Amino acid sequence: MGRWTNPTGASPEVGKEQALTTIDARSPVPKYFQLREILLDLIENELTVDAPVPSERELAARYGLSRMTARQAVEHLVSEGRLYRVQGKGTFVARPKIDMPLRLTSFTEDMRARGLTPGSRDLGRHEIEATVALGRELSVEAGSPVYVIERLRTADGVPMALERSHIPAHLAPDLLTESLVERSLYDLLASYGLVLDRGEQVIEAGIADSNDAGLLGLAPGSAVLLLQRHCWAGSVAVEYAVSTYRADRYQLRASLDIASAAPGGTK
Ligand code: 16G
Repeated sequence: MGRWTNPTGASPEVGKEQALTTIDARSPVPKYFQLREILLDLIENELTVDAPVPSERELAARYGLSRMTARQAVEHLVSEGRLYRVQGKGTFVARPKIDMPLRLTSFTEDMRARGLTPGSRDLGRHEIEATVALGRELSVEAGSPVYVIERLRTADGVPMALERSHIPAHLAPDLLTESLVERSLYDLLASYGLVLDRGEQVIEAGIADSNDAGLLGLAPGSAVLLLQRHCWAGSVAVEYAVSTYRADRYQLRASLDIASAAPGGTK
């Protein structure tokens, strides 16, 4: 039986941390935060994606809290992307976020590694003349032809990201005539002998404009992650990509090393 239906009946398992199931009024931990922990346990262990969570009124009654405290806990989880609200319907469990890959991987490869089916919708592809700024990004002269490939990337049919790739035209002359709906851009580049072996990526927080929000299936003004990626094959700059990723579907995870002592520093 679930902890929500029988909160005190959770039998502790050996070696497993026992979940918090009641609010401790004497704890220095704020009550809304304790309720957040209870709800997180429910989200992670009991409920499936898109399942409704109890209403704030039910939560308040069940845990002996004020409606305001229950709302604060739920709002926290909504802003963390763990729950989502549907106007007039209630609050539901959100799909867990995906760790943004911090390796030089293609979207196709990354989605497949997660057991998801990658997809692409062609939003447009054309040739432009590099501006001074774009030329700098791709190490080509201003005025050089550059291909722009804009795609909506999907995972199991769900929009995940918008990617706008810029590639110097002379590196892959027939690129614009190739279909990228089923095919990976990086695979295609490899067929031109452009095997990417180095990349640099900048990630910033942003707000989706109405066009991008519409394509990504987000409300205008939703939070997104803005990425700029430079990729090289040896010493050749191959791709400059400007991408918009859904912040409700991606999170960043980094492993942290101990900072090494400064040279000549004291121990
Ligand atoms: C990644 C890249 C993108 C590249 C794409 C190729 C970012 C943050 N990442 O998503 O630059 O164009 O992979 O994917 O933009 P594909 O080989 O599956 O077409």
